[in-house]
Amino acid sequence: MPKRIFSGIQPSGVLHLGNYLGAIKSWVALQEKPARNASHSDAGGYDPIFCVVDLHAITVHQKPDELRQKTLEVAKTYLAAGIDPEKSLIFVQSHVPEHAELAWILNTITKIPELERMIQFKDKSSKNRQNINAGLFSYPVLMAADILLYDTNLVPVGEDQLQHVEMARTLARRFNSLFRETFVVPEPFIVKEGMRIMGLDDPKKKMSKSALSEYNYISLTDTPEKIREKIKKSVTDSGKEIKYSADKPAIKNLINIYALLDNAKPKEIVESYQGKGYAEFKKDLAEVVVGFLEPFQEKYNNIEDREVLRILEEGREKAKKMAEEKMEKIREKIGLL
Ligand code: ATP
Ligand code: LTN
Repeated sequence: MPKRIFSGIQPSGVLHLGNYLGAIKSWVALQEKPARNASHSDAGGYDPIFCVVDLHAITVHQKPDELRQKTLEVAKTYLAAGIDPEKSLIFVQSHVPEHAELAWILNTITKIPELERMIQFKDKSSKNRQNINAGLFSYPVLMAADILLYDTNLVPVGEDQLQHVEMARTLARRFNSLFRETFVVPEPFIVKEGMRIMGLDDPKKKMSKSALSEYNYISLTDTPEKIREKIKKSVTDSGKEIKYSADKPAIKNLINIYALLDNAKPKEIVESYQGKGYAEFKKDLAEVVVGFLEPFQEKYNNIEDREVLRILEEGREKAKKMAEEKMEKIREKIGLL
């Protein structure tokens, strides 16, 4: 049996290098790698599904026209980054209403204290005091529904999503013990160096689309001039050396970005900058980022909206069929007539 992979990104802002290095890059690698060569081995290969999770995005207010536009942009980003619709299924969450239906059912077996412990909820509600809505609170339950609906084995995400994947595992086990074996218990899949790309303006906080300052992140659509400026302005640690250590979080973060984009090891980068200073390192890093983003942007700009819509429509049909079959079994298990 192939291993099912499921992941998603919210169309809630411009995607940044953290989203790419923490999530999308590993999606592309998993899509290309036959499972027998991967660390989570399975002779049957991988069967990936990548979703644009618009119902999650609306837990924070979105302007309708912008949401439509961003949904299309996120799907286009998947394609330009190398997700191949011949190998992976791409679709929009709200196109398959079973996600919301399963989320409702899972809500009835989720305990309020479990949701109160969620770091993302605490973080988002402190940033958004005027709109702490019930959707934001039960956000992890909808995410569990996304994952469990497709019998997912592996969930490739950044480190910040581990707690949510754990919630999905808890709900799968709980449902299985209440209503007999129904769901696969999924596992997270994390890339070590990319798991947490930090803000360029503050290496203690993760790079985030909802950051207040644009100097926090490098957007995948930033121009070469903007990228050079942002990297030049990024905060550095005290000292001058290019060192990879926990007590130099800013430079460690920049080395991680360099290493991941250059397919090198942090150690190799450190060695090649022996005796050189931050300025030279940053200058080179900016060129590595520009060198990566230029071809990405060219691809992105050449994909027509019409083509994206066609791919999403195909994805909708395939996902809907899987979701309908699974939902039939779930309704039966819990006794819906
Ligand atoms: P927001 O800041 O609005 O919460 P976000 O930038 O965290 O958004 P998400 O849509 O929540 O983006 O995340 C999409 C994927 O990117 C998830 O798998 C998440 O773990 C990953 N990701 C997001 N930010 C980072 C980061 N700084 N480093 C590594 N991975 C990240
Ligand atoms: N909660 C995730 C996005 C997300 C997701 C998912 C990721 C929604 N559903 C299913 C993996 C699997 C986030 O905020 N990054």
